[in-house]
Amino acid sequence: MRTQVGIIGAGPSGLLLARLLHLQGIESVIVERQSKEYVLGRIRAGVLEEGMAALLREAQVGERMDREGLVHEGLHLAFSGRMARLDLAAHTGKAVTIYGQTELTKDLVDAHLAAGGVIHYQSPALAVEEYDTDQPRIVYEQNGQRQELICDFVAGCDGYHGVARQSVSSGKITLFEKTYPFGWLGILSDTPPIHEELIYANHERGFALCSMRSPTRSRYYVQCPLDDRVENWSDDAFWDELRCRLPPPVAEKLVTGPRLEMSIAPLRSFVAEPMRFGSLFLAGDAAHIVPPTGAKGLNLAASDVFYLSRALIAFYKEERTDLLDRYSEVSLRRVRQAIRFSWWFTSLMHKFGDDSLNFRLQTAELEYLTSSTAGMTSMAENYVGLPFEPFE
Ligand code: RFL
Ligand code: PHB
Repeated sequence: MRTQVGIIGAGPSGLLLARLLHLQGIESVIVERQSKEYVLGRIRAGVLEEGMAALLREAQVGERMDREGLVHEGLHLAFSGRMARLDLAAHTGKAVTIYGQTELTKDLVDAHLAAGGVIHYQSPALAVEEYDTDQPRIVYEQNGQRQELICDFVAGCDGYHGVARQSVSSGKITLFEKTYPFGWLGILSDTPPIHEELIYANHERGFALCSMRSPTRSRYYVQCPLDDRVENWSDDAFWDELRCRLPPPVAEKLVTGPRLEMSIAPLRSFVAEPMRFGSLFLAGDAAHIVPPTGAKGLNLAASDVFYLSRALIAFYKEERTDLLDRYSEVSLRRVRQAIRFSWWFTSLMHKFGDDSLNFRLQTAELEYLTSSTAGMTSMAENYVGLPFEPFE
């Protein structure tokens, strides 16, 4: 089989790229390891920057997000038994949209399939071959048969555990990684959110986050040990731990209910450099991971796709290769900014062992941050997302 752009992975990166290319008449084929039901059942991100929301509209999948998404102009930092509001709109003129990755993925899949797009589910890619020629191949498996997809370009949108990055010879790629000594235990429940905006809480017992998916569906997280397991947690134990970590007047308002989902995610900062190897381009989690504290992972996937789609469109429409040549450098500049912000925010909010000096220093920094216009502006600018670089 042959196509113009072979895409590995039907997560947000792969689907958004396929959609943007399709709208410009560029053909792609997506191979996805999992089933459609599995991909659409994953509970992940929830906060979209304005740049990402604009890109979804450009991909003509913004309608439901604009109707059902919750626009948040602020967030709250809870510490020392109190809450301070960070007014995103006042400091940046921008807001974020709360709209689940699960819904967004569904919108992308529906639109792509309705437009005749090709997605092969349950078809794991095994390797990318000949990526340093102009006829790279995706070798994949379908119904137990080995298949080959010959392409002009391959987009590795297959997440952290994917094969695209692993297909690159080790001398050509450099990996930078930092793991954190804790994870996030998350719960999803059909209960009204504790507050109309997100609350990020620093507490002596560890970090907690109150988020949401809709006015009737909540998403909460508590920091947990890396070796913790979901089986160790009853719903009641989760709600008790969350309550403990919030300022008492807020904790009182918590409405609890049975879990729809509970999972543990490890925290990691990771980046692969460069993001282009001949005809193979990495995008999204395949190239970089951030701890979820800054809500940047999905948004970075979107900024990679912004640059990559423009580069591929310039190639097919104008025979230009200059944007393809700049893709890695330009994407990585924004990625490093987000890695830095996510690392900083993670360090500020989480409990690191029994280091009580660290806890006091965190409190001092939170006091400074929330009383300084400069501090608040810097945090707000990063949280709403740094602008995309001009790329044309
Ligand atoms: P994905 O979503 O991992 O999709 C990759 C796809 O590739 C498939 N795949 C393969 N397909 C074929 N052959 C193979 N060999 C394959 N190997 C893998 C996989 O099955 C999958 O379908 O990567 P993508 O598209 O780059 O998207 C990235 C985002 O999913 C990720 O960055 C975010 O979810 C991160 N994240 C958050 N990001 C935000 O911007 N805001 C948030 O609020 C936010 N919250 C979160 C998060 C991630 C979390 N977890 C679980 C890590 C909260 C959590 C808890
Ligand atoms: C979420 O709603 O899942 C979420 C929100 C904010 C974050 C991370 C995750 O920083």
